[in-house]
Amino acid sequence: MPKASSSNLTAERVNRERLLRRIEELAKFGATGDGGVTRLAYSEDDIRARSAVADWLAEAGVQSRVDAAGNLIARVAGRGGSRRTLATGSHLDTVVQGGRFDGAYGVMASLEAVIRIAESGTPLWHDVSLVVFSNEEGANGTPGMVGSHIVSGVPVDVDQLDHTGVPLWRRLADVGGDASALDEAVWAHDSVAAFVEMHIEQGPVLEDEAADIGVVTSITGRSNLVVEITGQQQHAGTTPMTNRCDALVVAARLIGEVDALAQKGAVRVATTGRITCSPNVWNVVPGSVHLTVDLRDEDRSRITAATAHIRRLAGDLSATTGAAVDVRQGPEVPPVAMDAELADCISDAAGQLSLPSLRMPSGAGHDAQLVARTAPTAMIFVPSIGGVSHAPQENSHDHHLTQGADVLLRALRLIDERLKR
Ligand code: HGY
Ligand code: MN
Ligand code: MN
Repeated sequence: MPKASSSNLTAERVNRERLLRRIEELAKFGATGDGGVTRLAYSEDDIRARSAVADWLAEAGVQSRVDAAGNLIARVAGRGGSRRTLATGSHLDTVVQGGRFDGAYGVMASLEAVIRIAESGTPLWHDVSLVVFSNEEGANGTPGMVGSHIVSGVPVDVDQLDHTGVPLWRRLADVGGDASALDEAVWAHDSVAAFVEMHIEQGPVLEDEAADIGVVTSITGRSNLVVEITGQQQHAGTTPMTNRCDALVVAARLIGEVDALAQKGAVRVATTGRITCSPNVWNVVPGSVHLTVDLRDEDRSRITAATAHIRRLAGDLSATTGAAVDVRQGPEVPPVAMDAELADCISDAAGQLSLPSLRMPSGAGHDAQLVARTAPTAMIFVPSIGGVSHAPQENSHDHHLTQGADVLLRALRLIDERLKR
């Protein structure tokens, strides 16, 4: 690979063929056959995908390690001897029946940028690290963003059991982590000069605005509620309608009210994404229902108000139906602003590459919103076709994927120069 002299760094690009080829290779781990991927955190497919990334790094002469939080981390030395590093990365795990690009694209673009820097012969002034965060999506009912919570010093309950009855500390061990040494994974204050996460937008804005690059201004706040409804299991044929306490009917009323809350604008979005009904049999009046509510907004006070409204509603439903309606606070992550100076570097990088860019908030949650607690943080988006994500149809155009990686590579160099000290 020719050495990139500082004069022709403006011509520096990622290896586009290698990037696109590796995105497709990565998608084989957990492929669902319909173009999508189910690669749950800590699963065999997740482990194989992480191993592939480690192998690709090793091919480029870059060694990697797994920290106590289960994050895969690689580092390429800079020329300045700085104790601070630039970091870039995302996650490899997906939701159930997810897509090939959520998280994975960011990891592959970051991998490609770090390898290009390593093979260019023109190292950054800072060291540059690739970070593959563990369990961003919250597999099997675990809280999401586990790896980024831990590096940013936010406690995680490793003794909690997931939906399969396995404690989180066991899952961390499965990927090489060590729940007894989590403090070793916490990033020391000021050890990371900047973190940049590359991600598909997962929404329609860039496509609607004909912009190739999104420069993220903020990341949404998010609160998950867990609702348990207990009614009375009874025979579907012999129990009069006046004698019922049907848990699923109570759930239906709650779900309708949660949707109405967002429809009337009390909170940006509200979603009942998970519901289980017991005994879930055609001729039995449901005795109990478990469901989750996902609330999001850029304004934390609106999430708080919506949560209070749902708790009041639960009380009213309980009083009028006789069912027990228990609302428990699940994982929550506050909204966060991205670093303005880093955002300017990203806009400059897009401009130098003659790519139209747009400043925009993120409606999805990301590891970056935890990392922002411990280091200046920024995000770059590329368009999602039709705005579809968290579905097998998730897709992005090749030129957007490769252009985005070029912007990341250029932005890392601009940030490196801007933050030298
Ligand atoms: O839910 C989210 O926004 C992210 O995909 N974990
Ligand atoms: Mn996701
Ligand atoms: Mn993601």
